[in-house]
Order: sequence, then C-alpha cells, then structure tokens
Amino acid sequence: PHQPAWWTSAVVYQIYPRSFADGTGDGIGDLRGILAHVDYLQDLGVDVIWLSPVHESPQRDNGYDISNYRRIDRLFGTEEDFDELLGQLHVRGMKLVMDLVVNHTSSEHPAFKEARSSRENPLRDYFWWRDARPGFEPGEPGAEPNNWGAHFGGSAWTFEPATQQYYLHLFTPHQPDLNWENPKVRHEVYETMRWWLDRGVDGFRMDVINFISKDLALPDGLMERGSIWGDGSPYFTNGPRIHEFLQEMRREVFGGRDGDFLTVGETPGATVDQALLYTDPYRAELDMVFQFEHVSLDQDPGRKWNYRPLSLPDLKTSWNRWQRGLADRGWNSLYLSNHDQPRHVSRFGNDGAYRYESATLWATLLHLQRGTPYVYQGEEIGMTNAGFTSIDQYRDVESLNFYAEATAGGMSSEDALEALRAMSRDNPRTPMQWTAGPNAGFSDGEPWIQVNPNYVDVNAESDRAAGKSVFGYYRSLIQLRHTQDVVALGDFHMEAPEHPHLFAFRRRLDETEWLVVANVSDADLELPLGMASSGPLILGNYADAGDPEVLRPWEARVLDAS
Ligand code: ISL
Repeated sequence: PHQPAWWTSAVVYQIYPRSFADGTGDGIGDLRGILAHVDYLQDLGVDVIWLSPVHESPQRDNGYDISNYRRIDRLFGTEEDFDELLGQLHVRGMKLVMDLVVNHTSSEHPAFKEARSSRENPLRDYFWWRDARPGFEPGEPGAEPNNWGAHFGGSAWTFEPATQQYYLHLFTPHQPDLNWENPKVRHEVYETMRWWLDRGVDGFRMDVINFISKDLALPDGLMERGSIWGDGSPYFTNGPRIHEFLQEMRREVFGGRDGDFLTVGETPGATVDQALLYTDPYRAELDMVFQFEHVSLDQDPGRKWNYRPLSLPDLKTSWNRWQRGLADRGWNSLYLSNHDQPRHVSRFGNDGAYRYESATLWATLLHLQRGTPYVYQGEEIGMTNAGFTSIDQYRDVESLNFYAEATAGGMSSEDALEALRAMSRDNPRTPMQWTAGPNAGFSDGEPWIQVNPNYVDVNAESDRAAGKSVFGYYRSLIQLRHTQDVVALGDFHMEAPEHPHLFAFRRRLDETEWLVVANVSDADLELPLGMASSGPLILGNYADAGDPEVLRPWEARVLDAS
C-alpha cells in the first residue's frame, strides 16, 4: 500500500555530550570532542544521532534545565561548532535529533525571572502559581498548594516570599514547569522548534512530553505509608489535553514541511494503549515513544531504590505486550540503556566473566525486535556501571538528594551507597572509554566525573581490535536492520514465555521466518524441541556454531527458519 517510514530500518545513537569526548581539555565533553569521533559513529553504521541537551543552561540537571533555547552553552562550544557538527553528520548521511526540554525551563530562564518578579507581570501565567493551602500561613510547613512530591526529592512546590505564592516544579526547584494551558507558551515552543528545523536539525526527542498537560484541579495525590509526599503522577501523566497539544504541535511545526524527520517522546508511565494513541500515524502526534515498563520491572512501582533482580518471564510478558499492541498501528522505540538508567550489561547481564557474551545477547534481543533501536554511548563497547564506593564520586542531583534524604532518614551510608551502585544515574554518565591511555582518552584534563578504572581493558580501541568485539557485533546487527526487511518490518511471535532462562521469538515476513534464541544465564541450556536445528545461523555471539541443541552461557543465535 504505502512506503514504510524511513525510521523502520534506522538505528539511533544517543550522545550524552558532557561524557562523550572532551575536545578542549576542561574535563567536560563538548562538540569539538564529538566532531573528533564522527567517523567512529559512521563506522558503527547508525543513522541518527540524538544529542542530549547542549543549550545554554546553569547545568543543575546536566542541561535538562534550559535558560536559552536557541543558544549553545559555551561549556559545549560555539554556534559554529554546532553547525559544523550538523554538517559533518549530514555529509556522512547521518541525521541529528535535538533534545527538547519543554515541560519545564531553567529557573534562570528570562521568562521565569520575569514571571516571578510580580503577580502582575505579563509572563506570570507562563508558569504554575498557586496560593497556600487554605487555613495555612503562606510558607509554613504543610501550606504547599497540594501534597505532590518532586521527582528528585522534596515538595513539587517552592514558595516565593516576594509574591507570597508557590510555583510548581515536577523536578528540582531549578526546573519550573511551563504552563501549557497558556497558548502563548505553546506557540513560543513551536516557534523555537521551527527555528531549529530551519537551522537544519532532523527532529526532536521530547523530554517527559506526556507530563505537559496537568489536571487543572491539581488534586492531592495518594500517600504511601511512611512517605511525606503524595504521588501526583495520575494528575500530570498523559493529562487531559495531551493529545490536543501534540496534534497542534505536529501541525504547527511539521505541517507543510518536507523531509525525513524523527519525533520521539519520552513518556514515563505510558501504557500500550496510550502509546498507540501517541504513535498511530493517522492521529499525527509522535513517531514513537520511550516507554518505561521494561525498565521498571526490577523495582517497586515508582521506587527505583527498592530494586531486585529481573524476572525474565516478566520481561517477556511486557515486551510481548508492547510488540503485539503496536503491531498494526503505531511503532515501538527499543532501548535498554540511556543517561538515566544503569548500564544494562551490569543490570541484566554478567559484566564479569561474560561481559562480551551478555552485552551482545541483550543487543540481539533488542535489535531483532520490531521497532527502532536506540544505542546509548558506550553500550556498543560493553561499558559497565561506575562501581563508585564513596558519595564524593557522585555528581547527579537525584543521586545526591537520595543519599542525603535516605541517610537522614536512618538508612546506613553503606546501604545507601549500595543502592546507588546499582541504580544511580551516574552509572551511565562516566566518561566514554576510548583508549587505554590517560583518562581513557576522554580528556586531557581532569574529568568532571571519574573514569571507570576498567577502561584499561574496556575501551573502544581494544574492543574494535579484539576477536570478540562488541562494536563489531553491533555493526552486524545494524547492518541486518538496514538490509533485511524481516528485521525492520516482520511480525513478532514470542516463544516459551514462561521459561526462566530462554528468550526466544520468531520474526516473519512473507516467506521469510527467522528464529532468535538466547540463553539468559551463566549455565548451558538445552533448547526445547522444535527450536534446535532450525536452520542456518545468520548471526551468533560465539565464534563457532556449537551444538545445535545446546546454548552456551549468554549465547544468542539468529537462525533462518524459513
Ligand atoms: O531518571 C529517572 C528516575 O530515576 C526518571 O524518572 C527520569 O526522571 C524521567 O525519565 C525523566 O527524565 C528526563 O527528564 C528529567 C531529566 O533529569 C532526565 O535526565 C531526563 O531524561 C528532567 O528533565
């Protein structure tokens, strides 16, 4: 009938600029650093680069707090550096997608400075202002307009003595929420997006975009036993006007514009049903969304620090539901790692004895699904969690706030550090390990966050020279998506959903049928009847074919079962 969208056969690579490569020697990654590695990206074969924020920002949340949406932060380089990077990617056939952080601004944004200056300021209504709770003195404990907690600790409301009102911030007090009810706010955002497209960028990754529409009553949220703050998420997640706003954005920003663009919404708490609404092409909202179900299975709901080992059947149930739910309409984005999640080879694999095997196993399971895969910098060389042992090594605002609150609440420092070692957002933010040289080849200066000491063994240079190269394996996976329609467009059929260690599924397109089998464990695994000897090996993560009936530890095979 009609051409499949270009991104069905594309792979996206996420760069977290401050940790990728430092071209200026100040210890912080930057655009010159990225420019020095564009050939590396091309060699990997990725189609799109998603750049985490490089806009002007006080860096309270590493750039997810923007004070000027049209300027590059000097920390990362100049306007010319940015345009050069865009050009260098484009001549290599790669696209560039910007982060769009518009649920909130920085508290240093000129609009917020205006807004907070007086109740009568014309920009006051760009943000959310509310009086104290009736019956309370403004500013006193318990007087917040409602009981919502903020994402990285404390109340979601901060009191401004000058105007005797509170402003809403779902994240830190330095990230005031924009009031999307105000059409001027929306149209300024659209104008900024058009400005970036005119500059030549190819799309947007939209930060917590399903939080922008709030229930205007701002009702109190449920309070879990023992917690100080309520859970406001039902009142701002996938809120009442979200689809209207996204359709308006699509019309206003992309309407009448020709080209191959990409929009991906970050949507914590989105269900399959909601994702279908966001990504059904006929509704014209978003191309795809980042859902969070699969990265929430190893923790208590909404409490990432209460974590446990993943149950494989749970993951299969979840992924299968997403694959089926978006099979006919809508589209999945596929990821295991990003700048907010622990390194998946440490979290779901074995980052010691089977680092290569488990890194490539998870890559196989992800890239062979139907959807658009996202590679987070460093996963393509099997980088692991940070392994920090002292609170001084941490930089992330969420991690530091957790440690302070948890230890003040009676948790031992050892227990808090153990939780951070497993779940902290600094795990994926240690510098990219390029070589075995000083600072892993990341910087000539003192890195802003410590390099993982395993860089001597784990680095891009040695990985690419090794027989067992994670990079080489990713390259093969990316090539399969580029060249094999069954990978990009085939149907998905889960097998053996209850098996505790076997992950198996089929992909089918016309006469082609592929079978993917993987052993998610440290021990040998005998394949069930009907899966052994299924056909020629297309790709596998062991050097030799092995016993057709037995998978070795963390072995993954892609078989042609046509
Ligand atoms: O990291 C999380 C919890 O540990 C997530 O809940 C995260 O807050 C959520 O995915 C939203 O993330 C995005 O917006 C944040 C920013 O800090 C994250 O880096 C960004 O990915 C606020 O802008």
